[in-house]
Amino acid sequence: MGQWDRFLEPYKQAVDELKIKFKGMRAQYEIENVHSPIEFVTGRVKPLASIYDKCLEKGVSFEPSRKLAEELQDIAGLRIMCQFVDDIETVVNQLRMRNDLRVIEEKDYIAKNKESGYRSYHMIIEYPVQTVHGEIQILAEIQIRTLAMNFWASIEHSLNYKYKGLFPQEIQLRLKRAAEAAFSLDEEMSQIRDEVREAQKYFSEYKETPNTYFQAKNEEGEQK
Ligand code: 0O2
Ligand code: 0O2
Repeated sequence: MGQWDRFLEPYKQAVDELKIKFKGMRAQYEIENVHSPIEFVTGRVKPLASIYDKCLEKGVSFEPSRKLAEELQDIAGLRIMCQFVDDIETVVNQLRMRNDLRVIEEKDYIAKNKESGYRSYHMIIEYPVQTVHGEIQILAEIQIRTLAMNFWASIEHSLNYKYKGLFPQEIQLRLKRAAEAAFSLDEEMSQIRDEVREAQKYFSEYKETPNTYFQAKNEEGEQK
């Protein structure tokens, strides 16, 4: 097994564990039949090529080391997607309360978006991983965002990859406008949030119910 494989293994374990834990939060809300602030969860270990780029950017030597583990805080990355902007705060509070991780830094790019138009809430956490040589603490980054923020960030990320950050002016302008449109979409959805939640609750309660049940109910109503 190579040095990198050995170094990255605890990060892989942390991503797998945290994905299960966060998906578990969603499942618990569903069982209680209340709106889940978590729509879906994804996770990844930063690919070696991206670790290499980040090392160059930060002037860190590209080799498995304590220094690299301290400087690159997103080798383990989790993303939690929410339907509504105010779900983000609920998730953030839930994470602050957990005693299986320790929040060490928070960055609010929602209250103040980045120059690119990027919006998201970031938390850097310290997470204990159990290994055969004992417990080790690793850093992980959790990005919490709405579906609209995620849509924008995914598109911008692929374009960024293509143009290596040097967008033609036309594209830059359109991306800014798209970021504003995503922001307006989140605002509009927040306005009708209660209505949407009620409809979703109704849908999840009745989606398993056979149509014959509704027919019988209707006929019952007509006979009265
Ligand atoms: P389900 O039943 O589809 O919801 P792994 O393969 O184990 O590393 P995972 O979690 O299976 O990882 O896959 P990944 O790529 O991390 O994606 C996580 C989950 O997010 C998957 O669901 C996707 O279906 C779901 N997902 C991705 N995009 C969207 C989206 O736009 N909306 C919604 N609602 N879900 C999305 P699961 O966990 O496989 O289960
Ligand atoms: P990838 O491919 O997602 O892993 P850092 O550079 O992390 O040490 P910084 O600048 O404080 O320090 O990090 P930041 O900006 O808080 O978080 C970095 C991550 O946020 C990025 O990781 C992206 O995932 C996301 N992000 C930040 N700004 C943007 C943006 O303008 N557009 C998009 N699409 N995503 C952004 P990586 O490592 O850059 O990339």
